[in-house]
Amino acid sequence: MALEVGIVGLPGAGKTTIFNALTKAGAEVGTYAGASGKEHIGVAEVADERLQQLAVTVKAKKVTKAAIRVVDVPGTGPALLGNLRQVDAILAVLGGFSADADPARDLETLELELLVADRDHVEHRLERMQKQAKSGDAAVKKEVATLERLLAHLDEGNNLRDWPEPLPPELDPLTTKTLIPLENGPSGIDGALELELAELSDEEAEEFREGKPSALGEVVQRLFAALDLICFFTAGEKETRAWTLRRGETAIEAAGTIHSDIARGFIRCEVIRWDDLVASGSHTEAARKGLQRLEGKTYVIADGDVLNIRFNV
Ligand SMILES: Nc1nc2c(ncn2[C@@H]2O[C@H](COP(=O)(O)OP(=O)(O)OP(=O)(O)O)[C@@H](O)[C@H]2O)c(=O)[nH]1
Ligand SMILES: [Mg+2]
Repeated sequence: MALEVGIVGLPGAGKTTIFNALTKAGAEVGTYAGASGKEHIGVAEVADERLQQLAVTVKAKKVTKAAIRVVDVPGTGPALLGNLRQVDAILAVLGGFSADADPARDLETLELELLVADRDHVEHRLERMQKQAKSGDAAVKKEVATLERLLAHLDEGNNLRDWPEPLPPELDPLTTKTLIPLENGPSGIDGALELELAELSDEEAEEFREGKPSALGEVVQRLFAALDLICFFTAGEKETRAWTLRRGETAIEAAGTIHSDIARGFIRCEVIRWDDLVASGSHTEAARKGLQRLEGKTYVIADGDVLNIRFNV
């Protein structure tokens, strides 16, 4: 499953502008859509120089970058923020382009809104579990007791991050997710400028930037660092493709990222370092030089590994 990030921000902070710059989706901005607006979903591609080199090496007909799903939620409020419970990370867009901008204050406000949404969510789940507990299920009763203490903990002014015990597994809180603050304006990521650049070709935009990283590149970098992500590749003639994985994940999890059937039928996987493959010129030559290893399900994937997973269906 692709990595997913949600964008939050106060009204008019530039969420949709940043969303468009990341995904080139061309959603309508500046409508102050607020809570009545539509949720936007798009895909941001992860630029990776290694991918292109691999594609040339294996003469790939199709090249597919790793992708990050991006969700732009219109406005705040518990119900809307609730749409973000499944995302891997949250981008907090802070308006920094107007004369009275105060990104630090906006970040505090946003964090408070996320906390209020979580408190609401805990309370609703508690009510639901209390009804279910009447059937006498021991696990449900235990969760009710935990949720009661958790709600008291929050109402004392604490947050979920300082809760000392494991949280109920299906709670999916917002405030324990990785939060990446992103100032939208000349001193941060300039959304208005990025949007203009997004309409140019890659080469033209590159020229315009004079070597400075693109907003997308910077956001992706911060995301990779915050979530401790790595890239691995599949390099075939039909398609050469980059994928993301969390550091420490194994071959079976890499297989699952590609397709659940491949994970289910996993037999073993051939691994070559991307630069070994590029230097060798082909899979065959890399194998001949002894640069290809055979690994099992528990092999921990390294950043830059090229995988060929053998599986049966
Ligand atoms: N000057 C300047 N204007 C910006 C920038 N980013 C956004 N704007 C303008 O601010 C207005 C709001 O931008 P949006 O991207 O729609 O903001 P939003 O957070 O999605 O707004 P809502 O969804 O309505 O809450 C638009 O008129 C944008 O053109 C920026 O970096 N600089
Ligand atoms: Mg918007």
